[in-house]
This record gives sequence, structure tokens and C-alpha cells, in this order.
Amino acid sequence: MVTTPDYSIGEKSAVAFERARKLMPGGVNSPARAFGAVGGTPLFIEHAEGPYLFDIDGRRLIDYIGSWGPMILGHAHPEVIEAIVKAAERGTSYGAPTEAESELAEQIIAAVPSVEKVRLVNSGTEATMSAIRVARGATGRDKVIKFAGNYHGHVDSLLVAAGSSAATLGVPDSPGVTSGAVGDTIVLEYNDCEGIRNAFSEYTGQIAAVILEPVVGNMGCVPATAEFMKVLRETTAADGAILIFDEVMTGFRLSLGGAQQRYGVTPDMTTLGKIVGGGMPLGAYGGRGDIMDQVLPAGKVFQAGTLSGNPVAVAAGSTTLRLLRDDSPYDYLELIGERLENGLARAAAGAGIDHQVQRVGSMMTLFFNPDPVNNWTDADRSDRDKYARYFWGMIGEGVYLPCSQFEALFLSRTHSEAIIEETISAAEKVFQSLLD
Ligand code: KE4
Repeated sequence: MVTTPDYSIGEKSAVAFERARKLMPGGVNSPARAFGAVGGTPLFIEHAEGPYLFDIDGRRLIDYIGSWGPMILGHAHPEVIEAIVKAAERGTSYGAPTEAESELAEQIIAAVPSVEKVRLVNSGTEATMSAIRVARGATGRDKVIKFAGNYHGHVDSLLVAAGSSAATLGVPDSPGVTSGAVGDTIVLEYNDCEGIRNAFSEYTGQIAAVILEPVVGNMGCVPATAEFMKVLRETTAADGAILIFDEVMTGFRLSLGGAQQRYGVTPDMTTLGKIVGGGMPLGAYGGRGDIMDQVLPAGKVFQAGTLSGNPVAVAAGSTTLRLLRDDSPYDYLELIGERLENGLARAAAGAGIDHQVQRVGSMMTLFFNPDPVNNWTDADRSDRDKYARYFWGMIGEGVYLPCSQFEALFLSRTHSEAIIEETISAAEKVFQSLLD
């Protein structure tokens, strides 16, 4: 049973949540926000700026969720806001092609090594769902490999042994997902090279695609080993299967070219979301030109969307990518990421608390776990209750962490060094409170 400390949230959020629960399932539009893993009542946000959220009770919190990844430039970046307003004043949607979509497509193709052609969609889920369909259409094969603890959005065929709120809420195999929908989905253990080799020898010539988070955020932060990446790339190439990097979270986060640029491994297809839309609803999938030319109307694989390439979302995404390209934040994010990682580890060790801090760039997770976390089996052994108490203790100190042990925290370029020090001091205090 998850217990939370006696931390009373603001009156207004409690009233707002009661109202919301009568109107929307669980009072939220995405379960990750429902605080299901940490208990208590979610905070209702009034506005956000830079590294801060302001809740409806007037409290300011240092934000380490950043809308679950998109806000790498910080909330309400003036140039992004200006681009959104200007685009909206010209009309919010045309249902016809625009040059702005080509400009964003050129930015994505220039930045992401695997992408020769790209299709814009409206979410990460749409991107992964479409990429799977295209891989199956392009290869004429049915089976897909995914990994336990990896979350690729709520597409039926991938909503098995998923991570994020599926793992958090203990419903990795959701009601409503039929056995037919997942009959061709093979679930393996992340970082298990032997498992990959065995699957390809058992299903030679039958696997359309392997999809993975190249650095997992959705079971907490778990990077792929170099050996795992190498085996994945070699076995898929040898068998004619399509290797898909789901970079919805890592794209433009770990470098301008995402995890694939950071690790020097080029997949056949890549899915994108979050940062690519600058906080607006926008996803994308792309890859080798011969594969993407299978997509209607160039090819025969159907995929469509009323608001795909929407001018307002495109303006936000294009401005965000331009800013990331022209004024790179990645060295600074590495600096503050390392400082926060070391500070949290030092604070937890000082309190004698079993922990693992696992980080890649500006995404990281503190696991309440005595051992390194290399896959879902490891992650699942983490102490969920201790995480919930840590979460609420940090809220009490004005720090808003991911509301689940199985999520990554995210830094933005607006997180100052002083804010990092403030966060570490808060953690030192909270870890001590966990000892009683
Ligand atoms: P969306 O459909 O939520 O835009 O993207 C799905 C998705 C796909 N792939 C990866 C690697 C992802 O991390 C996600 C979404 N991530 C979660 C947070 N871990 C979104 C938060 C939520 O569901 O509210």
C-alpha cells in the first residue's frame, strides 16, 4: 500500500480534483498525471515559466517533469510563444500543405542521422503506431519485437509489458487490448543480447521490426549497453528486419541528433515527439527513403491525420529546433545533469539509503534499489513506497519530481546552477526524513 506523508496539498487543487473526477476518468487526461503511484491529489497548475510551475494555490515549484520531456528550453520560451501567436493569427489549420511543414521536415532530416524522409503526425503514439504499420507493410512480415518496460504510447500492439503509467499502474496488459492485437508482438528483456539472437533464430524471416527506447525513460532511466545496440543493429540487418528507435523522449534531448547520434548507431526508422513539437501536439516518424516511400500517397501503406503538420504546432516545433541548433544547450545540460546526479547520490549515500542514480545527459532517475537497473526485472524490485515518500517530501520542499519511480526526470536550459544546489539541499533534508 502506497503511503504518503502527512502533506496537505492546497485547498484549491483538492476542490479542482473533485470537480475534474466527476467529468473525466480519474480527473485527468493522461494517467501519468494522476499521482496513482505516489498517492494523494495531483497539483493543478495555473501557469509555468522557465524552470517553474505555479499551482492554483499560488505555490512555486521547481519543475523536473517539463511536460514529460518537451520543455528542454524551459516553459513559455518567449521566441516559441511568439512563433505560436504569429502562426495562430494566420489561421490555426488549413488541411492543405504549407512550406512551414517542409522547413520543419528539413530541420528533422538535417539533425537526425537515420531520417531521409519524414511524416509529421500529432503525438508519439501516432508516430510509433504508424512506424510499426509501415515496417510491416514494407517487409510483408507480421511479427514485432519490443522490450519489457519500454513504453511506446497506447497503441494496442505495443501496449504489452509497457512502461510509464502502464508499468506504474500495474496494468501492462490493458483490458481492451485483444489477444489478436498482440498475437504478433514478442516481448524480450531489455539489454538481453542472447534473447535477441534466440528470437531471430526462432523467427527467421518473420520479424518486421524491433522497436526500442535506445535510452529507456519509461521504467526509469535505463540506457542500452553498447553490446546490446551492436547485436540489435547486426541481427536486424542480417535478417532484413527494420530497426526502429523510439526517440519520442530522447530525440533532441540527448543531443540534436538524439540517442542515435550520441551512440553512433543508425536505425532504419525513428519515431519522434515531445521536443519536436515544442510543447504543442506534434510527433513524427521517418527513416530510410525506400521505407518511407511505402507510405500513402507515395506508396500503399495508409496513414493520415486531419491536424498532421498543423501550422501552429509546426511553428512551435520549428522554432524549438532552430534554437537548439543555433544555441546548443547540450554542454550546459551535461554539466548540470552531472552535478544533480552527484548531489543526489551523495545525499542518499549520506543518509545510508540504498539507491542507484542512472543518468544520460539531461534525463535521469534515482531508483530506490540496492542494485544497478538494467531491465524491467531489476526496475520492478525498486522500493515504490520509499519513492512515494521521497516524492511528497520533495513537493514539501518546492521540488516537483516525476510522480512515479518508473519515469525519468528532465532538466531544461533554464535550470540554473543555484536551482540545482537548492534541489540537492532539499534532497538531503528529505532523505533524512525517510529514515524514520
Ligand atoms: P505520446 O502519445 O504520449 O505523445 O507519446 C507516447 C510515447 C512514445 N514513446 C516514448 C518513448 C514515450 O516516452 C512516450 C510518452 N511518454 C510518457 C511519459 N513517460 C508520456 C506521459 C503521459 O503518458 O502522459
